[in-house]
Amino acid sequence: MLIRKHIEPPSSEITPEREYLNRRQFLGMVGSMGAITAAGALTQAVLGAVQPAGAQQGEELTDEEKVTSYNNYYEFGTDKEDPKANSQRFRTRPWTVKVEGLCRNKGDMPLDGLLSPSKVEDRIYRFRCVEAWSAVIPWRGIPLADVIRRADPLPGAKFVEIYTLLDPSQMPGQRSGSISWPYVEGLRLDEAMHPLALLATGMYGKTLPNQNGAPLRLVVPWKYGFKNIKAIVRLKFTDSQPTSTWMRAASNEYGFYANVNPTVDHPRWSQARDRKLGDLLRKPTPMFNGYEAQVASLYSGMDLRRNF
Ligand SMILES: Nc1nc2c(c(=O)[nH]1)N[C@H]1C(S)=C(S)[C@@H](COP(=O)(O)O)O[C@H]1N2
Ligand SMILES: [Mo]
Repeated sequence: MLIRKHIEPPSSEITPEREYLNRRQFLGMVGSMGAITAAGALTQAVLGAVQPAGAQQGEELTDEEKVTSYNNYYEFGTDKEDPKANSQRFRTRPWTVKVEGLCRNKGDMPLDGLLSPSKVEDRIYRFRCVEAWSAVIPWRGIPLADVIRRADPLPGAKFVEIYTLLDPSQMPGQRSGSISWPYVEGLRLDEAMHPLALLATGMYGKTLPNQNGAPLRLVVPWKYGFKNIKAIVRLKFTDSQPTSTWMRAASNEYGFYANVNPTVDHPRWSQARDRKLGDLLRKPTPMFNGYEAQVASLYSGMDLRRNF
């Protein structure tokens, strides 16, 4: 069965970029990207297409049970078991995503309309939370770049700001002020256009569970988990760098970029190693979570210690 193939691959099958970045997609990207994206990202996409996306030996898919029952999703509580317990009746349909700001195609998009022009893809990515736990997860979704291209950003658009639903009636965590609501994240536009950036609608060959961010969540595998915003309802193109929820909560601990970097420690713990859910031991965390060959050019010339 086609879906099974994506559920239990050997570790050697962690999606190499050449598999998903096929020639047709690539040509489409070249055609529409030029106006708004740095040449660096394009070059890297070409280079990345000839080598695996940082696959490491001995990496197997994390148990689905673990990934769907050990979650960070403060809208549903701050303990790891809270999101699953408290999100089961969350309504993911009907769902509308507002596209706004510095773009030509603004509007309220029903989720199906937002997704349907794109081909749904399965991709296996490493996931690394800033808390030093990690997982290997088979996602299903569409490239964020597709949605951005269809929004048709204006030349002045430099960032995309991304918002989670605000609905305290459904999200009990939003009734208290542990962090500011709604949860907000953001990417530089060239990061958002990178072919690794995914808008996920599913995992493990199924629809996304509510606790993992249904019906639509971001997956940027070279960044810490908190960038991977859940239950997305709004994409806003801006000319200035968004302030994300975690920057607002603790700007000395969480920066805008949040690129996985084993050489820059969190003020309260080391980022050199991480423990895969289900494992006992910690292993070294690779630079950019293993996606260095694909994404490093996005940050060339930047001080990654300052821009953490
Ligand atoms: N809206 C929203 N998105 C969120 C969070 C959150 O609290 N609220 N937590 C983030 C953090 S810290 C992590 S590690 C991942 C966890 O994703 P998972 O539960 O699917 O593993 O979601 C991220 N996205
Ligand atoms: Mo996280």
